[in-house]
Amino acid sequence: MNVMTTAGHFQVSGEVSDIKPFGTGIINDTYRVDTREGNAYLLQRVNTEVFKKPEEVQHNIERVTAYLKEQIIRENGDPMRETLTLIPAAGGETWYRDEQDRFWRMYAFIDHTSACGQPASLNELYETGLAFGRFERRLSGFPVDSLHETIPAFHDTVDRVTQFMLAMDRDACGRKKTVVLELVSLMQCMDRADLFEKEFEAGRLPRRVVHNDTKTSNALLDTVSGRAICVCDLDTVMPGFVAYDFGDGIRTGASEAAEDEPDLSKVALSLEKAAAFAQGYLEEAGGILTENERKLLPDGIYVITLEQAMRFMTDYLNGDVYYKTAYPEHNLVRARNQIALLQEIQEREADLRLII
Ligand code: GN1
Ligand code: MG
Repeated sequence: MNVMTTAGHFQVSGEVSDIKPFGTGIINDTYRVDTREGNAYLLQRVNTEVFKKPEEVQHNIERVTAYLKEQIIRENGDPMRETLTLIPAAGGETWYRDEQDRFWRMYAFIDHTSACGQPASLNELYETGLAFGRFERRLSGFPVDSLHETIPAFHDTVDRVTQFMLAMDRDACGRKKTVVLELVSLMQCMDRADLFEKEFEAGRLPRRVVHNDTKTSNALLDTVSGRAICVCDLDTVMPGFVAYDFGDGIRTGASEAAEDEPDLSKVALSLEKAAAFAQGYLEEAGGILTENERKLLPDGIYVITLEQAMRFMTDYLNGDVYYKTAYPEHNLVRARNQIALLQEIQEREADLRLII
């Protein structure tokens, strides 16, 4: 089954004329689909090794986008541009399973938007902060416990530590001996790994509907005005902690290097970019946060970066079974990069607390 035929199983308007790989995701496969009549769509193959119950992912996205559209209309916004629109398959479901049991879905393409890459301007960071903050604010009335957990324990950092320790013990590919220094560095950063789970258990922190994958490339800005339009990649919208969304925006947007940059001398945290993201985020989401949530935002930058460093290292030790990799040491390069960023965050933490 080729991708062209797959596109034909969705209710596209017009005749498909072109399909090309699209985007930078490292879990799903994404294609841009164009029709002769000038309509554009995004076709995605959902990675069912990662999302074991993809129908549940779709149910979450159907409900969240419907809810967002109501909020957007109430705010006199454009419901076709300010959130994603799923395109149904021929049978009416929002997905299609092909004969090889691969799971597909389609969205309308939002024209004249692009995601902010690296290095980004302060205004792009500000707009990206607005986009993610607005997303959380608009979903603050959504019944949080009614969502499926699309990946169990996704941002349970304590569980991520356990998985990392297990990967070290198993040492499935004999790689441990080559990364001893990196493992030692990581072990020295673990002190705060359980901060958010502890605060939650003590009843001091709510779980809200959050995005859970707020890399800056998941916020779409208008290519002409530069204004925040929409948040994409809704696969992991689930109950979670706002500080992780906040932190992941800064981890990806305020680092001067991409997360897989091998030259560690380029890995630096820009306080200006962090402040610009924080300003946008707080302008939108500030009003829904409790005092303790707000106080813990800077810790979110540290803990989510620690979690990401552990996840890349875990995958490297396990033999690259989770993330897509472009070359054999890719996960190790990513892990080293995130360890360097973590050290940067640690050094600049007092300043980060001041500006947030
Ligand atoms: C994955 O596929 P993508 O790029 O949207 C991952 C995120 C990581 C990110 C790191 C479901 O996201 O959690 O932060 O890579 N998504 C999943 O680049 O694991
Ligand atoms: Mg994602």
